[in-house]
Amino acid sequence: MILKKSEIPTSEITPKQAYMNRRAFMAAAAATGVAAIAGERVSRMVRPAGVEAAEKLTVVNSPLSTTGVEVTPYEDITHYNNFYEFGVDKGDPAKNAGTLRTRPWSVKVEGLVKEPKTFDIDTLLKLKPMEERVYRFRCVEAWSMVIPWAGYSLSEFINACEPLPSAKYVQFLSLADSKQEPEIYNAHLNWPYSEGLRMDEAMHPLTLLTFGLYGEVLPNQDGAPVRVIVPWKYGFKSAKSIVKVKFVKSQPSTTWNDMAPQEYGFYSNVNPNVDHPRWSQKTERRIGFPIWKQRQPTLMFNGYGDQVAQLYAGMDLKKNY
Ligand SMILES: Nc1nc2c(c(=O)[nH]1)N[C@H]1C(S)=C(S)[C@@H](COP(=O)(O)O)O[C@H]1N2
Ligand SMILES: [Mo]
Repeated sequence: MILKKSEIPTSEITPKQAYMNRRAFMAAAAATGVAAIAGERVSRMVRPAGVEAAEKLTVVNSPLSTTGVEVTPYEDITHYNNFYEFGVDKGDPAKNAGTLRTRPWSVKVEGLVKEPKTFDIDTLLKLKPMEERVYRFRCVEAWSMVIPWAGYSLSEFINACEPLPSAKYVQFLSLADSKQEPEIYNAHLNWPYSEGLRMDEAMHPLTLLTFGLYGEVLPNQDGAPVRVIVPWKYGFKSAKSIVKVKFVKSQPSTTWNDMAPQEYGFYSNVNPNVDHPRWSQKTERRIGFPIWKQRQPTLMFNGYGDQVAQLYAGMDLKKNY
């Protein structure tokens, strides 16, 4: 059984854990200079007894981090997931993703590039300094979280891939291995999970190649060892556990768009003015907060409009949902 933080008896929080958390706080504060936020986070990093901390990452503060937002507890970020390769219920990935092996791991790059390449995950981890970026994260199902991700701009990786000028889109393909992901065929999706971005969206500085959260490597259920986060789009644009990146000329087919094109468009920018066919998009429920703090208005482009709206100038966002 997974205990909510509020349900953990204080006697189960050992002094050692308290000490380790205090240490993590000092290190994070020193590295990022954001003592106030880090202090907030530390109280949320306390794990139930017996739950080991994941490997730490060295992160630097990022000017692209969203400020003035309360971060979602670690427990919720790691126990309320969409990762259909590990089951369709929100609690399934935390239960089932232990079978994912994240080493050895490599990402193949192919398509319209100078030459095909393969990046080992440990090379990718060191390609650029790891930044902590707090981003709002919103699912099309009308729930949301605020997550301190760790990574660097996807553009840094794309530059290392040396795409040709003819590349107009980039496609991300996730691992599809029924041995490591035994639940995969219980969800009737086209595997491997595929997502795509237009090249200018992929090159936008907010788009994050993501390796961690809360200053630690990604837990398997959150898409270890590497995923993408596109903060102004719905969560499903953020492919997890990526094994292949393909540069292509035309719009790639994507898993959710193939499955239900009337519900999941290719662009999928967060848009409170376009209702999902089955529900309103006007508000969202922020997971992990007291009930009176949960209901929030949904913001256009998830609140990142100042930075990204110009990417869609002249496009009809009702048609290109
Ligand atoms: N490979 C893969 N990537 C995926 C998904 C998935 O099922 N498989 N679900 C998507 C959806 S719908 C969402 S909302 C986010 C959820 O990310 P989180 O569980 O880390 O919050 O991952 C996205 N990426
Ligand atoms: Mo989602």
